[in-house]
Amino acid sequence: MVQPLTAEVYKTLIVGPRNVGKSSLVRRYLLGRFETTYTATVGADLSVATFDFPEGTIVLSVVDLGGQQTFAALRNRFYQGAHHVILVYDKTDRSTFEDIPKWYETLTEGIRMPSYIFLAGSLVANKVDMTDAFEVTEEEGRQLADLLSMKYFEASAKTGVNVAEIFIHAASSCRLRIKSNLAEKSIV
Ligand SMILES: Nc1nc2c(ncn2[C@@H]2O[C@H](COP(=O)(O)OP(=O)(O)OP(=O)(O)O)[C@@H](O)[C@H]2O)c(=O)[nH]1
Ligand SMILES: [Mg+2]
Repeated sequence: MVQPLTAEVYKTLIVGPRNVGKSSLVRRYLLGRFETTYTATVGADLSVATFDFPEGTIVLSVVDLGGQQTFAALRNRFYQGAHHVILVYDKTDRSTFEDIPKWYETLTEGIRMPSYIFLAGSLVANKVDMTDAFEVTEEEGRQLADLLSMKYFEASAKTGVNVAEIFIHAASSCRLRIKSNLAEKSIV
């Protein structure tokens, strides 16, 4: 007998100030490579990652949004319906860390989730390979992640450290949050 083809499909956004390494993290994860030259993302880049978990396949649509101020209105159009957010700052540029609460606020306004689903996300301190240039400590990053109820990662698109973990967490937390929210709802 032919098995029906089923996959759960979720949407994650990767957002944060310009030049922090969002596209580089996606490129590292999906293509396994790193580019030193900076090419700003104009608007949004869309890609897809698939995960084969023992419970079934998850398809994660990854929306990589350009961080430049000029794209603010355009970004907003991609927020709605997201299940997960990867918020990125640059550990070697303090201003990008200080901007994160503002990004978070804009996101929560823009993502109009159904009432039974709440937003899952992670906070990523990128460029941890540049050990001589850190402007934000791990403790500060963890504190902010706790405050926003997000999981904290220290990563490098250059070396690849923790990059797979970010995307695997995105896929698995989408599933877990949605399953547990639906279960809670059915009990009521
Ligand atoms: N050393 C180091 N450089 C990085 C890392 N990640 C990104 N970069 C560099 O940082 C610059 C910006 O990277 P992008 O991935 O284009 O940044 P972005 O956040 O997508 O920028 P926008 O699209 O403008 O929002 C590039 O020159 C990258 O090579 C990293 O982990 N380590
Ligand atoms: Mg980009």
